[in-house]
Amino acid sequence: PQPVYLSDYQPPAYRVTHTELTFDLDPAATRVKARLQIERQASVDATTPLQLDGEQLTLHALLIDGAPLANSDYQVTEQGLRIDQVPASFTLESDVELSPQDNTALEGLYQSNGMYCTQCEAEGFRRITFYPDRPDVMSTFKVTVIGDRQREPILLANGNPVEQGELPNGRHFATWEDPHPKPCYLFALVAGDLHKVEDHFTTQSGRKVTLQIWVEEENLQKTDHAMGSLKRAMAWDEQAYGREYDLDLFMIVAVNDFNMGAMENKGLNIFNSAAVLAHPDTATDNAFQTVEGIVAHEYFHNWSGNRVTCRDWFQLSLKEGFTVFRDQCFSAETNSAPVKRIQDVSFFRTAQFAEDAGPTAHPVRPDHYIEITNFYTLTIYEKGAEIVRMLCNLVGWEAFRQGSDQYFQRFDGQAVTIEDFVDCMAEASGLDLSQFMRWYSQAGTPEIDVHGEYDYAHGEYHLTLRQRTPATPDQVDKEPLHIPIAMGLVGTKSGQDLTLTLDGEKLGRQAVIHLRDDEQTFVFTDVAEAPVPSLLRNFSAPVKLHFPYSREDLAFLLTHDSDGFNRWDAGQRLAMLALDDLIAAHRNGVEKVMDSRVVEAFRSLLANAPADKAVLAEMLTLPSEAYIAEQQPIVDVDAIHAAREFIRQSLAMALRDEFMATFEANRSDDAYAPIPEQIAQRSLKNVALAYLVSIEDEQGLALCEAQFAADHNMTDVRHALTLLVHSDRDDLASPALKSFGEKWAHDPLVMDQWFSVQVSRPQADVIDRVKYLMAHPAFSLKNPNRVRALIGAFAQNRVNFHRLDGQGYALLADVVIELNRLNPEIAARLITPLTRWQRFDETRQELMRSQLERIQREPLSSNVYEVVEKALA
Ligand code: B3K
Ligand code: ZN
Repeated sequence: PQPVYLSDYQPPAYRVTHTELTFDLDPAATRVKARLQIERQASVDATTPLQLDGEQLTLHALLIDGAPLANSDYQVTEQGLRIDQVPASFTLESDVELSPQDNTALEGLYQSNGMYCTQCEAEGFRRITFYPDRPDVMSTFKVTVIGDRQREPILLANGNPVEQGELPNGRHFATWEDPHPKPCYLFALVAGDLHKVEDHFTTQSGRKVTLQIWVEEENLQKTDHAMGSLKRAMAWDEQAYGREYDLDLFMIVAVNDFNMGAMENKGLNIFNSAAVLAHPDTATDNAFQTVEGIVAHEYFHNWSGNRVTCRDWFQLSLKEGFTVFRDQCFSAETNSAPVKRIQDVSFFRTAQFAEDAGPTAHPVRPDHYIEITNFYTLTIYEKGAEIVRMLCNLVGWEAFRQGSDQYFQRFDGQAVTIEDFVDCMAEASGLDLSQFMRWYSQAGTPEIDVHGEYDYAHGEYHLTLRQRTPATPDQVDKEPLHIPIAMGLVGTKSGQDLTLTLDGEKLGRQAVIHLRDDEQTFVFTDVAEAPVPSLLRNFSAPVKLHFPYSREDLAFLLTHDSDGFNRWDAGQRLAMLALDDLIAAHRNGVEKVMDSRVVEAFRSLLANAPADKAVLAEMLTLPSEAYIAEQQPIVDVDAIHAAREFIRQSLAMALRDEFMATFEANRSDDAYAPIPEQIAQRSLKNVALAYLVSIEDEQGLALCEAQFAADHNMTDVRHALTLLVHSDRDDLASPALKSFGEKWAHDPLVMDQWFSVQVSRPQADVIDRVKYLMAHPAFSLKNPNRVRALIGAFAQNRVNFHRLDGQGYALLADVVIELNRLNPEIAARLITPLTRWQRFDETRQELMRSQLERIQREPLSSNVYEVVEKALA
């Protein structure tokens, strides 16, 4: 497989102004008739051939302006169709055949539980018909779907319904028209035995929009939350960005087999059922929040993605980074803002930092790829969102909103680039963002070493910052970035933020300093008392910041920092220092000793609890094993696990009564609602319970069993189940697992939780359990949710996946090899943990590499090929 380069971009030679499609659905032989109005671009030579993409299609007929083409007039290859001579403007008709039932890759038109659905982003449309499958070709669409009246009573496509009727032989049809020109990756079709929930939203200009959520009948009770989320998102986009919905109908469909979370097809969003269905009995608080976030994300794409789209796939972060930033802000406003930020950053620093430090590291705007599907990454999405967040903070909300208005107005109906977006922000703010643009082209996580010194004699604080970005594949030399660092100086006497004076200018109690050079020193004057610096407040830039804080400094910031995010981060840093000692002790076979400063910090948190219980729950949560691993030069999975368990149990023993009191104070029998106050209370209660169970406290275990048995809501039930299953008390875990499995055997999304809970436990029997569960009737390798729940969750199980006998790696490789044939997109994603082999000891490196090499010897899809090549390069 050959890479595609950004520098090779050429505008399309031919554009499609209008597209008419007729689908005659059949599981094994669907016929697709296309009628395309095509025009040659004025600047293009008349001898330029027409090239259309097309894969796995059987061509039955091809006509230009009504006249059939002879076989010698065109060539069909594995990649597409080429016609050497075409008029400047013409109608191309084609008739192709394809087999949805055999489509296990879940790209293009496929079947899920008997229903037909599509996934076209990025390059799935070429598996539906011959077409210029690239985002800068935008066309209006008219689509007719013909199906069986019994099996497919509901026939959906983008836009507005214009006609429907009966046909002979028990068939019927529906015709849809989408007036907004769109790239073909936004095309969608759904047909099946679906049931709807309907609601309405009136836009700010008074347009009444019908909202429909289409699901299988048994899921009708699980749509309320998605519908509420959709209405909140629609209102938010009007109020925050002045963006109104632009059709009379907005539809969401839930599909069981789906590679990603959801897809923003114009007017017809298709969702993984896991990202839309939610009911208190079956979904956790977390799942409720995920549904809200994804519903909003896809809705927001209607402007940031659909009305204004990407010129080419290198610009993917143009729509994804911006839209993630938008959904993060929405969720922050509807839930607890500090907790949302803490959770996002915590995930980012664990997973994106790891990606940025590994062999698949790439810039937010990559300059080449083999398989674009491999680039739907944390870097494109989450780092892209961090860049947009920095932009917003740099220019200020008002200019950002002006720039955004300008962007939507100027480029409406166009396919554009990241420069177009940033230019609007530069214009609106008058700022020079040229250095800032490097964030898009430079891969790797910048590291900043900070040195601070208080000069008593002059009342000055000197802050010296040095930045460097480590080399990444294909990018050895790095330029300095423009890094905005939000900060304060917290007076050690007053415990307050001191007023900041820099270069004679009073900046207030919090300021943003701009690091642009390799090294810069900032001198703050009129600093009346010795401060502790609070740096990178609210994670103002996606960097690793090193400052030699003492444990006393961190304990001080933990209670005094005015920035909620940094208070949490001080706690994490404090725990990390203690963990480092314990990891070293474990490695050296020395007795582990608990750092009393951590105990006292936690004690004071529990005694003087912050008002936001969700924040407290986060503060009481130790860094994950994955995050701790990220901080180590060489990952020692066993030492990390042992150290974290030690600290957890030491805290539980020292603060047993406090945790018990916290648990008791936060129990509630109120009817479940996924609202912030309740979520906060549940999370705090459940954190306390986890500590109690970690030391097998008899009363704690009894409370845990009771919480499971009470069956009040899935958040509490699943948490209790997890604690029991992850404890050594199999006598309690086995009956709980059994009853849960029997009760929910009919609900695949709940069974996914049942799978995940079991394979993430630390006990050594897990590998056998994974193998056993792979044969369970509720499991299927063909369903991405099942694969993620069982195999994906197992690969996150640090101690068991990284077993020294290599069985964990071999199991993953077996699955990747099989999935490579069935679903290359999912197969390629699943390899990720193996690609991180450089981070481990030599024995594990060897074992991981040998599994990668075993995969490499297979005939590979381009997806898996690209990842394995990079991992072994
Ligand atoms: N835009 C889709 C991505 C689907 C790509 C799958 N290969 C989901 C989203 O970001 O909203
Ligand atoms: Zn998106």
